[in-house]
Amino acid sequence: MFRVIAFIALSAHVLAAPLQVRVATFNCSLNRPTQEQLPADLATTANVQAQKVAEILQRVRPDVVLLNEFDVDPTSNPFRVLAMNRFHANYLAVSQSGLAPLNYPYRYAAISNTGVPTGAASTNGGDFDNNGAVVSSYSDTATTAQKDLYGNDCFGFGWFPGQYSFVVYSKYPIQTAAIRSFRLFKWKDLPGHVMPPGYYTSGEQDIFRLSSKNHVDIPIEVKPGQVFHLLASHPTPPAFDSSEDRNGRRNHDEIRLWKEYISNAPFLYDDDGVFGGLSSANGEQRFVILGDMNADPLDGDSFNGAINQLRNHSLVNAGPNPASPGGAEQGPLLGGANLNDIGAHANDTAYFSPGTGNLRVDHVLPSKAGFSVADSGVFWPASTDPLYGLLFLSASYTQGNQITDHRLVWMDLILTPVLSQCVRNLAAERQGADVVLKWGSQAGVTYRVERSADLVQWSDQPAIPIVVNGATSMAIATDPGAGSTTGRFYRVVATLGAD
Ligand SMILES: [Ca+2]
Ligand SMILES: [Ca+2]
Ligand SMILES: [Ca+2]
Ligand SMILES: [Ca+2]
Repeated sequence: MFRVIAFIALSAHVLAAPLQVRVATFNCSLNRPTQEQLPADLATTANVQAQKVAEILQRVRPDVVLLNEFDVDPTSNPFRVLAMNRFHANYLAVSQSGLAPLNYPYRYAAISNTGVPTGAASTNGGDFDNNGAVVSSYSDTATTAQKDLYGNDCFGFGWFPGQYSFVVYSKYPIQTAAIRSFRLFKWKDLPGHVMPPGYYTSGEQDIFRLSSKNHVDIPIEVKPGQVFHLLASHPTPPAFDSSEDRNGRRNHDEIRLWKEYISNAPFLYDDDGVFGGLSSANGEQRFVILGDMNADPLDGDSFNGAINQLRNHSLVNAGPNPASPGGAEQGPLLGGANLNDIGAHANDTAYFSPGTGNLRVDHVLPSKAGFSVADSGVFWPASTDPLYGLLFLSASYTQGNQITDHRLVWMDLILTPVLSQCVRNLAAERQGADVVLKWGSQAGVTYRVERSADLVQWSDQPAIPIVVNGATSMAIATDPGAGSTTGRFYRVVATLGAD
């Protein structure tokens, strides 16, 4: 008798240099009051805020980065990608303070629900803030308050379509055809949603989109066959509402959308009308949920611990706690709500008012499958650090003078094989004098077969030759002359390397 088991080698077994990616999220506040302003600001190399955002990125040097609060004009190309490409050409690809430029050949600009009027008539329900009017436009001379009333009645808050959207820059190819977005998914279609009771009319519920910006699965191919799903979003802040807590509840369910997505919930439908989430065998997929989630695991005014829907999910690795010296320093200095915070100040990612306190709201949450975490951090220098000034527009180091109220969070992820993807339908049989093992293989993975007589001592010597057919994704290993052997066990060891 012989038996076959599949076995995954983790980092300790990796022979080649580990395949490692640095993934980051940064709410960089590159948003403006009008649709034309951000592309105009980025048309030169002289915008101080953009320079400092770029310098932070050139210091951290992520391989893949999500930038939240980056205006995206939805109308059409070239306008849709104009600001994104100008930020790349005039800031990222330009040396800041003598640092090496960055080059991201692959980019994605998200269409957003922000600032998009519903088109609903008053009688049909489109008064999302219940102020008694559906505000679907404003004049050139409108006040901030009037623009806010417009924003409140849009599918997501914004003064114009695409304000506060997001972009992704990647050194690795984006599998564009496989991108899935959930901008149109309706809140009412989330079973067990926590929509505020009695707040929205039935007509409003019929049109209300769950995502305040967008929820996008962006597959990124680090090497042929080795993909991870970047799950990017920016759930609405739980603030700017009343006792009904409509924004806190929406934030909760926007985060829940990802919980359901990685659980492959059948009721989800994407913007192309395709149902289901991230399909997987054995619940294994390689993904990174990231973004300004506007939810702190322990503090702030989240509805029902919103982010813990993900942090406590069995498929998510919430073990790493990215930290910074600046966060540790500034919480106690700012005082206010910080003094009552439960979470460690060092894990904060946003510098808010004393009333709100500094919060840990920006997250990078990798899957347990397919990754091991090498390192992580928050870019928030202490005030004694020469880099502290990068956080401010000028030498005035005040809260109102920040380039953004959020901090960049990064994580170094070593890719490990996903068992259900790289060893499929493993089988063995006697063929004449030999034992032949077959399995469905995956590009980018290196295999070897080991033998054992007792499941304790394993050896790959003498080597068992393996033939991998890339066209059919089949691997065949032959143990010559083993056909008459009894009491022999085999295991397949899969490794991922950088080359
Ligand atoms: Ca209403
Ligand atoms: Ca209204
Ligand atoms: Ca609230
Ligand atoms: Ca805090």
